[in-house]
Amino acid sequence: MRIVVMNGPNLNLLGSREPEIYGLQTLSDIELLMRTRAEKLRVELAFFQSNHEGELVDAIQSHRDWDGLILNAGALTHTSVAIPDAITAVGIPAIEVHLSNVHAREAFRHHSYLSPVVWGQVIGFGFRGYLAALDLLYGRLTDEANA
Ligand code: CA2
Repeated sequence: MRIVVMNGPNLNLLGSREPEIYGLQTLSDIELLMRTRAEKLRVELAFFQSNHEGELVDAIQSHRDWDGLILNAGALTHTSVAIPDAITAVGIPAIEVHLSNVHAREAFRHHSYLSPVVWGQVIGFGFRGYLAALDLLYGRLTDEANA
């Protein structure tokens, strides 16, 4: 089973600023935690981060034959039509993750263009949301009843 984890704009800065909103963990810390969990589940993981919408679209397309996608699109969540179009086009099950509780923040963060095309959202649990998303996708992909 192969699951790709993608992160959008500015998430490469995690751990350096605004820890009260996004936590103390860097993206590398999150990657290590996920790799440790994935080894136990015998899941192959790939990680990708970009500050550019088109690069994220390219990455989604190039993982079209993977089994699942975990995506924190950052601010592009609230603006992008191309990213949900790419998710629909490849047809792989995706989970949208947000570190912060976007619904407790500014109104412009309350709307997600991804929400109609993803399997579900994990919002507001910090780095733990990525681990939860991995477990949720693993459960779906190993449980025929829920596939
Ligand atoms: O809560 C999330 O995970 C977000 O996707 C993070 C985005 C934000 O635009 C979304 O509304 C919610 C922003 C990521 C910025 O990350 C930073 C990390 C450290 C320092 C500054 C920004």
